[in-house]
Amino acid sequence: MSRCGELRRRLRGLGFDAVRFARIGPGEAWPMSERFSRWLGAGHHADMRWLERGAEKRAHPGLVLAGARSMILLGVNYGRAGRGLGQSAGPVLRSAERGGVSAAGGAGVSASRAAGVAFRPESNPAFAVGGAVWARYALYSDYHDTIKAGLVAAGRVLEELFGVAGADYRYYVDTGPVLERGWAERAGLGFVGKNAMLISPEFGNWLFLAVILTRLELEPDAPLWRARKWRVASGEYQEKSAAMAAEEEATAAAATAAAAATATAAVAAAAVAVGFRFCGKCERCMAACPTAALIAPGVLDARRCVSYQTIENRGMIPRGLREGVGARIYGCDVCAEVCPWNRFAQEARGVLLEAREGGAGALSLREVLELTPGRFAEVFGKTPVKRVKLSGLLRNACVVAGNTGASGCLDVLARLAAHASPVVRAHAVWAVRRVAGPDRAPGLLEAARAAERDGIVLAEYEG
Ligand code: B12
Ligand code: SF4
Ligand code: SF4
Repeated sequence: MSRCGELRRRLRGLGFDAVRFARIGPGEAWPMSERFSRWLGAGHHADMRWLERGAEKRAHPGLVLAGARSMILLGVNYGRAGRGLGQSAGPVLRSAERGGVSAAGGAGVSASRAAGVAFRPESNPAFAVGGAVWARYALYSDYHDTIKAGLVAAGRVLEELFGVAGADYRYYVDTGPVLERGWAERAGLGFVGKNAMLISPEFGNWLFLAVILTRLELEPDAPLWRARKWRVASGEYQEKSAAMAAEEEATAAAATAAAAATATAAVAAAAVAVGFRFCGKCERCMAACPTAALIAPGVLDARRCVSYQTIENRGMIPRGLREGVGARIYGCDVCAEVCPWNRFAQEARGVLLEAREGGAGALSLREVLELTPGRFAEVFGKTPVKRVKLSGLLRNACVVAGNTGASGCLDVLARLAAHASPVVRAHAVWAVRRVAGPDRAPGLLEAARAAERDGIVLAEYEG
């Protein structure tokens, strides 16, 4: 077996489910970096300023590791069998918390209608099963930690097989200035879909990505669209026919022409030029996005994205987006869950992952709303949820309570209207007004309102 073959075998043995190699030309700029610059220029990164700061490095891997010649793209499957749209485990709203009504509406619907607030649970897939919904990855120990352990071991394999020193490679999971999805696509680990996700023909949308930059010259893998074999519905690989290859080319050309006619033409055309041929005519993800954050195929406006709003945003969730958050308390998987490529998803091996069945998914919404700093650290300290901090999670839980008509939580929501954090107070006021309606809300909020001095929170009493 070649040394590259042996490397692939050993890395798989460490728990990486997909292992592919990409070549970095000397001084090469990533061809899609133009698209990334436009994305930043349009402000689609919201307030994630760290993306701007690393922009130059993201375009030039040689600035991340001088003399880098190859990139090793690694995927860790976190698929779970039998989980469909909106079925992510989560703290199900118990009947008493809903005031004994269905989570899809009941008191929440009538109260918000009475308050004149548009409330359309049917527009939110998360309402289908009732209860709060956590992004799947929140149900594992923080993948940054567990995958990093695998990367450390992978470095040792490189040293052993190729005799390189620690300074000859650098690894990242998420945190490095590397466009992981773009490089993964180039290495044929999958393709970038209209939902902006790297989709694997082996694992669907459920792959974490990690990279190792190295000065080694590794034999590069071909991008999927250049591959001669094609995965068919049965899951088998078949040789691509000439007709299929021609159709792919035609689809790409048509998509490029269509994109050129849209307002975001420059961004979309550059994206379409390389792909979406694996999506074909499908646009399910774009249609399902609860906040219309996928503004063009493969172009995500983070400012509208529930994942950004519930994880990265430290401040107020814009009022116009709160309803779209639905019951999603942390992150959002909608555009990934609806993707038909998930029919190839497989149950995770779990070597570099650690499921936490007693964690987020075990808490009811009321228990989340009642979290203390100590309990938050205990439940979430080792999970990715710690990123939002307690105040961020309380803010999100208030929005979920408001959206799901959690009348059984009104007492704790009214208490949160006097919380130390103005962001929590503001969202608690919104939730109480939405759930209790104009007749009951003023009484529940009377004391908090009398003490309130913050203009942003006061605006929630008026809105
Ligand atoms: C910032 C960030 C976010 C932001 C912005 C997301 C975004 N679309 O850019 C927010 C907070 C919204 C977010 C949300 C999520 N994220 Co995130 N996020 C990142 C992070 C740290 C940087 C991404 C980035 O640079 N974005 C800028 C945009 C412009 O770049 P991009 O989407 O990567 O696209 C480039 C390439 O795809 C390239 N490209 C190359 N070929 C092609 C071909 C086509 C056709 C197209 C369109 C583009 C393209 O062009 C682009 C610009 O150069 C990465 C980790 C990393 N270092 O890459 C994780 C990452 C992308 N996130 C990940 C995940 C899992 C999520 C969520 C599912 C989490 C959740 N459940 O809530 C959602 C999914 C949202 C979505 N549909 O994208 C995974 C994705 C895994 C995968 N299989 O794709 C990553 C890779 C983390 C990881 N280590 O696994 N995320
Ligand atoms: S993560 Fe959710 S909000 Fe963000 S683009 Fe996907 S479906 Fe839309
Ligand atoms: S849902 Fe359809 S359009 Fe969206 S990424 Fe999947 S195949 Fe592509």
